Amino acid sequence: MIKMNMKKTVSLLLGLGMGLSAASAAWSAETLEQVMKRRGLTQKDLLAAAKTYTPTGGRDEYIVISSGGQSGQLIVYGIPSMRILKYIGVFTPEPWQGYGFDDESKAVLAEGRINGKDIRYGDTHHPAFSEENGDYDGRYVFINDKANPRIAVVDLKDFETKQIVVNPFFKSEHGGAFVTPNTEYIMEATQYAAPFSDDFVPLSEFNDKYRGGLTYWKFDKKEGRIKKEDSFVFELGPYSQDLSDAGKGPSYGWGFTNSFCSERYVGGIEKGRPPFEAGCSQKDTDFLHVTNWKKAEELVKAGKVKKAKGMYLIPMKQAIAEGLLYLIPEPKSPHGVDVVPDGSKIIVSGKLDTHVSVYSFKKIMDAIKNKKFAGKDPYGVPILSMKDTLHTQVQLGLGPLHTQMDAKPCIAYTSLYVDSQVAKWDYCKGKVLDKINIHYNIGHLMTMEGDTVHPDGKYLVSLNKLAIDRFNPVGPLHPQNHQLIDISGDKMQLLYDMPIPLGEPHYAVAIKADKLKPEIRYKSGWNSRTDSKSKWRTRAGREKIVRNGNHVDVYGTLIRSHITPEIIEVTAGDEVSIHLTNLERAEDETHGFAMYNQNVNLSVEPGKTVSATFKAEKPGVYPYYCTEFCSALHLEMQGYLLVAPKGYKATGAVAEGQKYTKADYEKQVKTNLETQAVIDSVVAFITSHNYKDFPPVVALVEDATDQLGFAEEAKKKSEEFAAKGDYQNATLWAGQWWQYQVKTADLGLRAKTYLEEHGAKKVK
Ligand code: RUQ
Ligand code: CUA
Repeated sequence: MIKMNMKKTVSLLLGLGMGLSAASAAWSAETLEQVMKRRGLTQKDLLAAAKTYTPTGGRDEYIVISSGGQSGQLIVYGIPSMRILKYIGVFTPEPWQGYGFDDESKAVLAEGRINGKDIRYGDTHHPAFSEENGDYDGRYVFINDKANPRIAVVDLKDFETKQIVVNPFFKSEHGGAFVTPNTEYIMEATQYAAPFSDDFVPLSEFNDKYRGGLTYWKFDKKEGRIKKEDSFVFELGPYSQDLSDAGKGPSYGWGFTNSFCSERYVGGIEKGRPPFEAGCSQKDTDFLHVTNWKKAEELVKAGKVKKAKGMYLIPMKQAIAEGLLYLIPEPKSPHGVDVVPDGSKIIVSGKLDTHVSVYSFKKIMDAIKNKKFAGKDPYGVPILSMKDTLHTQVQLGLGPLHTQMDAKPCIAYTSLYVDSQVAKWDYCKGKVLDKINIHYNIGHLMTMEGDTVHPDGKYLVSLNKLAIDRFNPVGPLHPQNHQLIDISGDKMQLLYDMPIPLGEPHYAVAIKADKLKPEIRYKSGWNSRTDSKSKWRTRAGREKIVRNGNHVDVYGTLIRSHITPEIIEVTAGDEVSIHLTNLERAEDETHGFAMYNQNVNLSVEPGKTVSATFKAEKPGVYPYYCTEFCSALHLEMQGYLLVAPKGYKATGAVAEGQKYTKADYEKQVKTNLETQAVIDSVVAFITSHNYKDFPPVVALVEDATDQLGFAEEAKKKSEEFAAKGDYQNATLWAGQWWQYQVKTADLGLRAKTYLEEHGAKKVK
């Protein structure tokens, strides 16, 4: 077996460059025309394919973060390729990332507990990138949970969830997460009104005791965490507040939140009353809420706002008296509210109205300044008239929902849910320019950096609510359908259908890929969830097992291809904490750790330290192993947890398997010396080229040098045992020496291939 691996390595090392030409000859047997005919493709299809196809190693221009709907996760994919890159565990445990399995991430999920209850999912709707001066800065992404009002913070340094905050007042929300232009605050508005207290309040007291609200969560960009204690909440009427958007430019300092069911209808179909849907859509208009967060912040800082449940609460009375809150009628059952890039207008779409309404921020301010109110709502909140504040209304089609902006001024795209179309229109002139059919029933839509002050245009993604017949059937539950549309020309062109098999993604945001600079590895011994050195970190050679009463701490390490310790002995009833540090520095050398029957499953990326704590209740044998195919000897990356019955006396004895002789030792050494010759030839190739001009190769060479250093240590051990005539251990250590050589060769080969594929030049 070992011999075969060796042969394979050598032949790989020496035989490179062969086979490629033979393969391309085989492929060229079929012409482009023939393939088109065979697959029934048109010229238009080919053009669409050429606009999305990304050859191997290619990169996308934009990175999308999409909500994962009720999966409670986020989805990361690229545009234009539509290749999915990652799911990020946020409100839901996610085993691949060890999220919700290691102690560190369990602590993050525990922040999301409500009234002492673990909530193991989230209904995620609206991701939002952090912003600086109204542009994405590529640092954080926020996501809301509609079902259990919470906001999570994901750091784009490592695409990991760092924090979850629970809204202590709300019982339902929808209008989050939307950020103010410098990420001063993250907006989160209620959906279904409920008492702000946790008490029982009968529905007969709905008008007086049930409330809506709008939270402005304070975000500390430097620390990358939400500061609950500096955040404030607007108390609002019990209307079903919906989406929000923050003002920018001239409207900076203000926020806009719409609502439906301003009828304050409470349903009761089982009591013979008409259902919610009838009672919540009777009036012709609902309310757009206009809030002045800048002034609210000043009041908070001046100590004029009282605290409740650990944050500031602005009662409606105070908001009215201070001029922080106004209402404007908006057409029936609105859904999206979107501020245009220059901040001068606010676009609202009504699900039950064929129009979109464009409000003028200037007109809103004039009406407020002149105290030109059309009346008050039942709570005394001043209402501005629609007539005084509208810029224009445009008839777009059936069921307009959400609007996104183009790079070209005044151009916007609005989703038409009922028509299953996207409408391109001019919000300055109030004119429809183009429409395209989508499949089917579009909810949100998204253009590139489409909610910033500098939208990029180029592409649009239609986030469809139904896929119906678009994909191969996989049972009654269908995947979602994200459709990529080219919007660079006058006419929109449909390019690609991407099935998303993970919850219903409501909204997504796309950022220029070059704004993201994620890390390759953590600093050694890093707790990624708290962004600090882990107190459980361990260095090579310092691994240990420490007992403290009934608690056993295992300080272990992971590196190709072994787990240290390989044997852990405890007694039934002990609580065991296994702390593992990945010692790798190489890119993509993640190790996993799974253990039989203990629900232990970890992902340990280079540099990271993670822990798993469990009770070793039952005496028995519990094998553990690495779950990532990290190296040729990955399967051998294993160990045993031995849980002995109470009172068992350990002898420390281990059974010996195969016996080795001097001849075995010499044979292994001969192999190793041959391998070294191969390594030397690869090293000669690399160093005779300008490899230092290629950072990925420099990293590979660094790693290879490490591995060779380990090989040297193992070699020394084998020679020491051989000198003592202990050929058993000498042979085994010589085998270990060879393992490190194979890893070195593997890295060297990767570097050599890279240099050849990237046209490295000979330097000597
Ligand atoms: S959404 S139903 Cu149209 Cu943003 Cu959540
Ligand atoms: Cu580490 Cu497999």
